[in-house]
Amino acid sequence: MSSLIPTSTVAEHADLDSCWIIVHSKVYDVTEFLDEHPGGSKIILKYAGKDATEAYEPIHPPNAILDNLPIEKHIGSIDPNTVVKVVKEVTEEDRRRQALMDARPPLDEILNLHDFESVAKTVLTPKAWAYYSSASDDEITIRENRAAFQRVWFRPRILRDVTSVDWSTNILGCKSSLPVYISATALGKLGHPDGELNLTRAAAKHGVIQMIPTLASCSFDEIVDAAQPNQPLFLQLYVNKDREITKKYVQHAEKRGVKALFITVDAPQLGRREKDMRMKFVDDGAGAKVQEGQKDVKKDQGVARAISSFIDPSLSWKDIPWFRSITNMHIILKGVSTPEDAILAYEAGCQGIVLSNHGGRQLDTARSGLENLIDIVAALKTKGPWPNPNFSVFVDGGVRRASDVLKAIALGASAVGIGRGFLYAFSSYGQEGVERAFEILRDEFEMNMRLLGARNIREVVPDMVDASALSAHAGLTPTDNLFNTTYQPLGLAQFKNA
Ligand code: PPY
Repeated sequence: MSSLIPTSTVAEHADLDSCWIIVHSKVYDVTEFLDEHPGGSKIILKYAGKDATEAYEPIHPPNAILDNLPIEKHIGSIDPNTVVKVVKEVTEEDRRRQALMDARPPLDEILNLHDFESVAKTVLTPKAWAYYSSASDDEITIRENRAAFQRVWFRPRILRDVTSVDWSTNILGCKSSLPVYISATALGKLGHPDGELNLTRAAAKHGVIQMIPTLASCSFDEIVDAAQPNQPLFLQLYVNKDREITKKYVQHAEKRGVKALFITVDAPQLGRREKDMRMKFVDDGAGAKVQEGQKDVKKDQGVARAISSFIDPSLSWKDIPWFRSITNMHIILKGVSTPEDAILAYEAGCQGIVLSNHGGRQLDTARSGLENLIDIVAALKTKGPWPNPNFSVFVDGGVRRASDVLKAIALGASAVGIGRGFLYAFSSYGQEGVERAFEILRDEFEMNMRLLGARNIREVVPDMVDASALSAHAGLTPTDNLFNTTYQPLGLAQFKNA
């Protein structure tokens, strides 16, 4: 059909048997796609016969329709003369949130990464905050991730002429201005209209490495296109049940210059994040590109669970040689917790591991990456040279301060990942927020390294920390402002009509 289509014709296709929608003035027949939509069919049916642009736009990569819907289902363009302009109603909630955005603290009054978190908590939509901040079950591990850093104490050295200090490093062969990389966090457009591009642009300006999430709101290519030539990028990978999709995705990433593949291994099933689940996933399927083929979506279980069923729980050690056969990128396993698995990863020929509990979002009461670092480094030392130039150990989870990073490095980490810290920075202030976060970390590194007596990252050694209390899970820990003022208590089941 090449002539313009009146809205009245679209309106005739408004049910399961024939479902057309309008996106950006184009008409699509999505009837056969309903069951495949990662966010479930219900949300599409809500817009059956109508314009879905507003719901679609913020959470789908720009080429999502082109990539997923066969060309014969692209019906044509809407006749503009038949479109009745609907002025979007500004709700009380929109007004309230805008007032809060207008009243944000000026960026130069943001002094640490915790500040971003408290601003984000206030300005984000309840759904975005629930998805980003939630952790699994009783949220013990998310708190432990912070607490663990507070059980490690410094043993600073003095009189070392610390006029110049240098905290830059090399991560998997890539130069980095900080011993920190941006860890993958999904669905950036829930927090800011530019989503992950805020990170890409800020990282380019400050020489920091970004790990692109499989479940980014922006498409992979959009992110790579926004990067500067030769800007180092890593890729986080959720492995699809359809390995051909994964193979295509990985090989495409390598072609586009991605340096390392971080395969997530701690999420064969998604943790129960009750804050997110209580939000009910009723509306706008948060789309990302590599989830084709997903069916039977549970729509009442929060944002994350609604889009996770493409992830393959059968992933096993047997798959590592297959990954090696399809790519020459560095292969890093993200989500290792024990010396046993660290050794298996080493013996399987991986180039590194991330000691991570997925920001406390997977197995609750799992130990912190920092605590696991001690046993894992000890085990790896029995297997080869240390530090091992061919095998890197990274840590993430609860990192908010340069002092946290230095503790992990002293205990053997090559570098450290920060996810939520940067996510909250762009959710509250866009790209400028991320740049401010880098500046804050830079200032903290300068001060902490001088006070610690380390002039460069190689001089941050095990003797500079006392980790004797790290494994003591009971006992006093210092009060944590973030813990006390920003983390929310878990909600409770609601009575009907309450
Ligand atoms: C997470 O939410 O922890 C993620 O890693 C991203 C994600 C989002 C939705 C489904 C599965 C994983």
